[in-house]
Amino acid sequence: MSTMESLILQLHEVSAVKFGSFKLKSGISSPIYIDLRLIISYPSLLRRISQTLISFVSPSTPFDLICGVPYTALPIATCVSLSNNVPMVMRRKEVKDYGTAKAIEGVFQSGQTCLIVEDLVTSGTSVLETATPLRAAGLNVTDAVVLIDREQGGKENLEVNGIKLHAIIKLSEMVRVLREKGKLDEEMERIVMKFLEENRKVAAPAMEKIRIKALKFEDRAKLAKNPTGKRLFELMVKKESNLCLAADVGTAAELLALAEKVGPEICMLKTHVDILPDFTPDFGSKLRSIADKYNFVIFEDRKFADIGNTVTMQYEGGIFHILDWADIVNAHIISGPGIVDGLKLKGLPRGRGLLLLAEMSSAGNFATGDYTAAAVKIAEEHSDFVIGFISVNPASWPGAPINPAFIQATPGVQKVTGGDALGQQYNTPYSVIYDRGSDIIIVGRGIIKAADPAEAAREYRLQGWDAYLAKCT
Ligand code: S5P
Repeated sequence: MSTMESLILQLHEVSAVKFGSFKLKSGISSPIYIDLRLIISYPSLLRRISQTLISFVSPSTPFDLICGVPYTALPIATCVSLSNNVPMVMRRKEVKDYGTAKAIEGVFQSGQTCLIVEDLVTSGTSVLETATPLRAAGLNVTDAVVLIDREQGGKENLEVNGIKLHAIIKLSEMVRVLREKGKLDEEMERIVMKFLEENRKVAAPAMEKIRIKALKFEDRAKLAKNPTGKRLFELMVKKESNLCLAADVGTAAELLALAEKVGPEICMLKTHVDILPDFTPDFGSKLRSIADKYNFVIFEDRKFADIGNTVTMQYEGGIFHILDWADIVNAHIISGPGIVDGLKLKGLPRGRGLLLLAEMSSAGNFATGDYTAAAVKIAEEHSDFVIGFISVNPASWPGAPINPAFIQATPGVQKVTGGDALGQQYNTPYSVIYDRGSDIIIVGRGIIKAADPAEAAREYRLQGWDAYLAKCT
């Protein structure tokens, strides 16, 4: 008899699997009932289950931590932790609103990989409810191991959300083994198989529908590895602003005057220094002194795109000397990870940060799918220098929410949706921050073209910040 068969028989023996007529939580009547809560009464069975579970995850699936889905799988995860010497974390079902208010208990570091342990999967919803806060805390969740798969769409639903399900026992297999061993008659086998067939594919809610409180900027500041990224999170909290002004005005003089006016409202000011006809070498120091006065960071939207060696020169040299005055620059990843190495060489020693263009706001752009995923991968490999992304809909990325150490900044924002005549597309502050999972709204013409730019900036700041607060509650 195979180990699998004997495990199935043992589960049947302790009545963890029963046949008859049972009313399920969902209200439907089922001819089969599985209750794995009672396995804690049989220590040798519990040990056996945990050993089988872990042996099922191939060595090509490395993980640093494990997390059981509360509550039934908690003792199983504990056994796996003890026998394999793997640290465990625990997800709180109810997040305390006092004390440390942590959703995840235990010691871990952002970027570590966590394996989810579950007893029974139906639609996959419970696994997703555990994966979401783990991911929100900065952990990678790519695999889940389960004792029994009811084969009702769980595997597919998890796959869509970037989680591979490793199932030890499939329910149909279990029924077949029990029938073979004479534990149920032909009639019951037929009824159960018919039931399974009819109840296949219970759709799990999409990941974003299971709304989990977003992590606050002050907590994310602690996860940020880059000093500018950390500072940006902190000053956003202090100023209650997640507004970046895209200061695309005609002259340097106008830009500096505008910076003085909107300075109190913004966390970041974005420049296109190459559009200023009156640029002088002291532009940088003038803007810096305004930035220091109002506590915002300067982001030169240079969109570097060349090979590593060239961008080092473009960053540091030329007329603009961007490296001297811009806290943050951005880059396309079209040329590969070498561009990040090049910029990092110059920027990191100065404590500067880099945003990668993972998506773009303009119609018909090519920064989608695998391209976006590649930007995330490069960012993870350079999280000491890359502080986040230019993005449009990060909530829709595979594996979202992604590492919260990264800041998402989104252009194409106005109070009403729409666009311009040259392909720009606009979303509202609320939809960008709340629905699309971004952190910072980048607003240009919505403020610059307003009759009173300072007042418009204030309104955008309040809308952006309210949407952020709504996400955190
Ligand atoms: O995909 C992008 C990336 C950027 S950085 N789409 C964008 O519009 N931007 C920049 O955001 C663009 O260069 C401009 O400075 C700003 C948007 O300005 P607005 O006037 O359309 O709000």
